[in-house]
Formats: sequence, structure tokens, C-alpha cells
Amino acid sequence: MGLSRLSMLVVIATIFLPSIAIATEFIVGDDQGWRPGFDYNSWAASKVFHVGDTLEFKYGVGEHNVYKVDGSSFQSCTVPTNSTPMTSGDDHILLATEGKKWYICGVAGHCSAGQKLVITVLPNLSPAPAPAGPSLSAPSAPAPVGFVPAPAPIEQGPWSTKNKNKRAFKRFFQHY
Ligand SMILES: [Cu+2]
Repeated sequence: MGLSRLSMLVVIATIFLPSIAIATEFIVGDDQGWRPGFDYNSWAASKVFHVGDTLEFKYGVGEHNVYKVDGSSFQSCTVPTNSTPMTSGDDHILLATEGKKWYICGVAGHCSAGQKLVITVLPNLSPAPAPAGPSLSAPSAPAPVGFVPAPAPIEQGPWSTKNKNKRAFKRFFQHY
């Protein structure tokens, strides 16, 4: 009956809509923060970054900084002369676009001592499997297949079950 399907929809929407909207904030190095002598490759390897997530670099003010660089500056630990570092000690960087991102500390010797981070940012609404549960692609196709059986006969009595379902479906999604 329509009601049980509706409640199923509510459950599905409750579970998956928030998981789309909530972005992750990654504290670089976790409790170790941003410092030389830490393996940021291993740190990043266990994580998946998406557009909309945030990196947070934590360090003592004046001890370190954060430069966003390109791949070759990353490899050679070259501090760019034409850009300004972030120096707040608690720098938040929104990952606004997909692709590779490189960050280094500009204090002499720190980058070559491992204070460098490269990550790959994936698209926001990736159809790739989510960490928990079924596909993220479900909400992008809000009309559940099979809810209103297709092909539905065009000519129907106004109080048919199918039309009731359609109205209930519309009412349900008016809340969004
Ligand atoms: Cu440093």
C-alpha cells in the first residue's frame, strides 16, 4: 500500500539527503598537526577527499606556514615568490575544485623534511560507492523506480490507486 512505500521513502531520504549535504573537515596530520617529520602521504592515503570538504592546517603561529603550490614546486620544495602563505596557525582551505592539490611549508628545510601534502580531490556527487551503504546516486534520481509503475495507462479513474500514489508522492516532495 502507498503508506508503507511513503514511509520507506522518508527513511531513505532521512538517511541519504544529509550525507550529501554534509562536508568533511580534515585536520591535516590529525593530532600531529602540520609539522616536519610526519608522513603526510600515509595520512592522505587512508582518506577520500571530495569537492566541498575542508582541510585544516594546525600549527604554532610563526613556526610554520602553508603555501599552495603546483606539482613541480611540490617535488622540488620550491617556495613560490609570487604567492602569499597562510600563517594563522589554524588555516582552513575549502576544496573547491577537483584534481590534485599540493601544499608545502615555506620555512627553510621543513618541506624537504616531509612537511608537504599532496591530495587528489574527487567530484562532489560522485557515483562512486560511498564509504557507508548504497550508492549516493539515489537522491539525484528522486523518482523511485516502481513507485508509480511504468508504463502507466494514461486514462484512469480519478481515484485509482496509482493516481493516489502520484498525489501522495507529490505531497511528499513538496516538503523539499
Ligand atoms: Cu614548517
